Amino acid sequence: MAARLYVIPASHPATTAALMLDFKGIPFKRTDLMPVVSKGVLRTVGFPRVTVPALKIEGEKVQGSREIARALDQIKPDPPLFPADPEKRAAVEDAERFGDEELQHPIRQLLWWGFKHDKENLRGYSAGAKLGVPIGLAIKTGGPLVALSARFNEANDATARAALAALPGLLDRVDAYVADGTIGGEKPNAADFQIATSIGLALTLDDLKPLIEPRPAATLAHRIVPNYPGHTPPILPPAWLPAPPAAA
Ligand SMILES: N[C@@H](CCC(=O)N[C@@H](CS)C(=O)NCC(=O)O)C(=O)O
Repeated sequence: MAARLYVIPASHPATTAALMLDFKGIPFKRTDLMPVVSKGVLRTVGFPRVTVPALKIEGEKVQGSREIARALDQIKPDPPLFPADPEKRAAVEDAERFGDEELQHPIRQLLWWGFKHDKENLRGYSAGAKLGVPIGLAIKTGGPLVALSARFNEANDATARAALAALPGLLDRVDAYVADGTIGGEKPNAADFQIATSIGLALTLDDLKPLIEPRPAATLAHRIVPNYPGHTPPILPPAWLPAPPAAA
């Protein structure tokens, strides 16, 4: 089965897609793209939209982490990414939608806020990537790309503060999905892969660690996506950070 996955290094939904391909046992080649440049490349190779993950598989083009989950279940039903029971499937789809539409973006905004303030941090997130230029050069000359990406993602002080204010509520939702068994079960499903990567990426920010580590959400991320690449040392203004959860 010929498969090629287009990613931006350390992108959380792209990591979701890669993990799901691994889970299915589908071998794939990976094309690493630089942010912003990715948009032109994806259009050139014929994808309808400009975001990763984008997957070419069996002659088809599938774009978006949720679309990829469904395509993979069609192409190779075993092991399944969604439960067969309709009620359980609806719960997994709800959690997956939450992960995609509500959880992904605030984490992305905090990351880009961090890169905007110190682009040297990009280095760790690009570890092992084949970008076509040495990473040192990409970082040295990457100021305009970082500025553009931060702008595209609306990563500014106001949105970073809003993301931080929303974070405890978002983490409560993740913990609740773990508590009711929608995610965090013995066999991971599409929502596990969708949510764990956002938490894994968030855990690469030292500022966010104390908010996340005590929670079941962190246990999930460590299990599904250990060794998430990248590290952002403390960078956010401490006054913006919500209080860590009270000890149980
Ligand atoms: N919700 C979509 C989001 C895709 C998305 O926004 N991906 C980002 C990377 S995390 C992207 O491709 N950004 C384009 C860029 O940074 O130039 C999914 O899960 O597939």
